[in-house]
Amino acid sequence: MTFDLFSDDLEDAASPRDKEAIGPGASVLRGFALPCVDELLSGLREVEQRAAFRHLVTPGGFTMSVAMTNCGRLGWISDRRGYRYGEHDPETGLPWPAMPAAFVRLAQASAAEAGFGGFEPDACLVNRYEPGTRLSLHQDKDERDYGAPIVSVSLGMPATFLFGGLARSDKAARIPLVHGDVVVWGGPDRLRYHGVLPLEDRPHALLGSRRINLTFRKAG
Ligand code: MD6
Ligand code: FE
Repeated sequence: MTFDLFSDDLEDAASPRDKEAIGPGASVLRGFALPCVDELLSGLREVEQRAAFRHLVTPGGFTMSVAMTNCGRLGWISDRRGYRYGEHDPETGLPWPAMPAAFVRLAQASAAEAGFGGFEPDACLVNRYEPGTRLSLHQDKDERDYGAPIVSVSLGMPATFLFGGLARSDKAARIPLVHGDVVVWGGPDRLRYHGVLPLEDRPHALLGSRRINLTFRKAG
């Protein structure tokens, strides 16, 4: 029999079981959001009341199947003029709602757990997926500098996340994501192509036939 003095410490400190490396600067933190789901959902309700979900139009004139809203100083929008970040909700003319404290705490803790200490997100894009909704392969590249990671929190229905390479044609890994999982990508992986396969209808106990994704960025 082997005796490992440090086995408990290893499990407590890094939880290696629950952190899956999907690249040199990218990890899936399984269930990392579960302890704060109630706070996240009440924060979401507040955000939704001030800035309703809407379907944006791409510069090419297509309506996106994912419904979106934002919180934080900067919000991401798309319209016929292009993709950009702005301080105001174009629907209301008001500043985007503040990021709920639970959102900020989770984003910072997730980034730190994945090796990116000092993350200061100023933008949280909130995406709502329904059965059949997909997100085609894209890079997140409208942010001013790529030094900060992207932190992406999954709630509600499961989804298959596509994590490709730095070129659109690179083969993408298929990563199943469930309620409470957090994906962090930064450093050498910051500009990797990624997307979401069309959602199947597998209703979730708390959110029904919806998937909510919170994507935190340092945009400005
Ligand atoms: C996800 N979402 O839903 C990953 N990026 O798991 C994204 O990568 C994303 O939902 C840009 C805009 C909206 C998104
Ligand atoms: Fe993205």
